[in-house]
Amino acid sequence: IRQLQEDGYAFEAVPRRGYRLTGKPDRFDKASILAGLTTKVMGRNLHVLDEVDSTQATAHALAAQGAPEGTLVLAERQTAGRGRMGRSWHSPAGKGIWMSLVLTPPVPVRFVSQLTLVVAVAVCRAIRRCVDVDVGIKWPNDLMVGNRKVCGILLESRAEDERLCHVAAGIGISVNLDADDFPENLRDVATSLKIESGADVDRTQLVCEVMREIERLYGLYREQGFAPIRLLWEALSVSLHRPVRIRVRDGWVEGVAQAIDDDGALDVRMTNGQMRKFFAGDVEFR
Ligand code: BT5
Repeated sequence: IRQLQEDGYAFEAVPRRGYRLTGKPDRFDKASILAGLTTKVMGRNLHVLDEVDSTQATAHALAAQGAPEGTLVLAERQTAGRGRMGRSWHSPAGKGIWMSLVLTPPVPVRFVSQLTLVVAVAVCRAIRRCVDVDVGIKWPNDLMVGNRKVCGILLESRAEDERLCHVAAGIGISVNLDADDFPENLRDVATSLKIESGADVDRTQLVCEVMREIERLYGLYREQGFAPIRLLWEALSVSLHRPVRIRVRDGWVEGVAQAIDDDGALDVRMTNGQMRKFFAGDVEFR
């Protein structure tokens, strides 16, 4: 029974008769996802895995072997899901969307920070369309409901000299996790779409919607550059005009976030009145 419970089956004890099955695991089905996609490219070359160390590693390996743009690696469970700067991403079975998308944008490596914002806007819009939650973007790569994180985005690029070979866009959405699916240390900082909306969310529908939004906004970005994305980003941002604390190499600095610039960097007015730009770092609300 315990093994089946770990696999996502639910049971109810029945006096004198043992156990009754009350719930089956929610599993991705490749054919259903392909049937739900409305895209031309994104997600069309689809790999659905039961368990993997990190979908990022798989996506990089596939891209290195020549997998086309839009290749999507989706896993029920990750044993070594990763965040930025060596942090880990909690990825239990059957409850989340843990996926990596291969992109091959014809831009120099330094534009990858803009691409992070393209993906963040797309995922945020997709979630808002599928689920009744007030989700917003915390610069650069977190999607938040209130002060809790519901989704993280990780773009990793592989380049030769200044030429970008490919990008693995990692997207982790905590969809149907209950409070006790999070380890103790994440309960105050993380949440799920189910916890926030009070209902189970259709993961397949959300994957398809994310692919649709990424295809649209990535197309817009390639045709018109970052300007339209920046407007959409600002509309969904929860980081602007708020006091922030930013982790830098030698400690913390404080200020008020004013805008993002054309490179996707955050303009912050520091407490001494000076403006500073941040390209990477950890923003915290004060
Ligand atoms: C991120 O890193 O937010 C990027 C996370 C990307 C995860 C996806 S899943 C598919 C793909 N394959 C991978 O191996 N990774 C990508 P960072 O900004 O460093 O944030 C990490 C922090 O988020 C952790 O230290 C926790 O505080 C929090 N966190 C971890 N797991 C979480 C979860 N399931 N839901 C919400 N927050 C979580």
